Amino acid sequence: MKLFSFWRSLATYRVRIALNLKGLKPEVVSIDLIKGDQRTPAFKAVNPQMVIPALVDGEGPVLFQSLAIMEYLDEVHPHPPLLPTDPRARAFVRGIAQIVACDSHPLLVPRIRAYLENELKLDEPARLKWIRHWIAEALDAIETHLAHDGMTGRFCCGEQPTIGDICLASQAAGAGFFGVDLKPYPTFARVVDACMQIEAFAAAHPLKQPGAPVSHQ
Ligand SMILES: N[C@@H](CCC(=O)N[C@@H](CS)C(=O)NCC(=O)O)C(=O)O
Repeated sequence: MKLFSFWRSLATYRVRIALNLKGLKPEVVSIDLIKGDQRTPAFKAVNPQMVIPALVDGEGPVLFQSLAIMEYLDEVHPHPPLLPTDPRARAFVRGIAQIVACDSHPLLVPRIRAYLENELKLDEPARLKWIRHWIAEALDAIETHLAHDGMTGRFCCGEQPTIGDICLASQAAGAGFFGVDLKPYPTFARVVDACMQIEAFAAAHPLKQPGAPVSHQ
């Protein structure tokens, strides 16, 4: 197994957590997003979308998109499970995961930030305002679901970490990078704290990866 990764990639963080929970240790290939390695022809041949994560497992075609990769890992390596069995609980977990991975995180990725800067000529304060706005919008919705839907226990859905919690951990890391205060989101913060007590989550954190600075804004 080979994981194309970069220390600060939030989408790759999600896959790193899933791999750790499953006890899988792929070879890691660094794609430096700051230098633009993702746009080289060599990496485009791996993942035509020119984004990470990408996971190569054996002979098969490359696996792409963090949510799809995590569900693949869960199907091929079912223990411990990353989704509950109850259909409504599965829908809840997938819904939480999608708020993060489909609606919030895509608005902050490097190519979007570069477009805001280079095409729309937004200065840094305006770009930061954009990023914080979309992180906070997602956090508002997530907090409401976690606090009021009756699904949340120690983790976002019950007592075992799932793909939903993995996505919450990535949302928290993004909030940390961009200085979003988590005080208005106490249930979210509590669930993320519970996640970070698990080594599989803590060891996968962006700031624990090779190449990461000691702290990062
Ligand atoms: N929806 C994708 C997001 C993939 C993505 O945008 N990854 C970022 C890093 S977190 C990336 O590689 N960006 C490269 C760029 O924007 O140029 C997933 O969840 O896998």
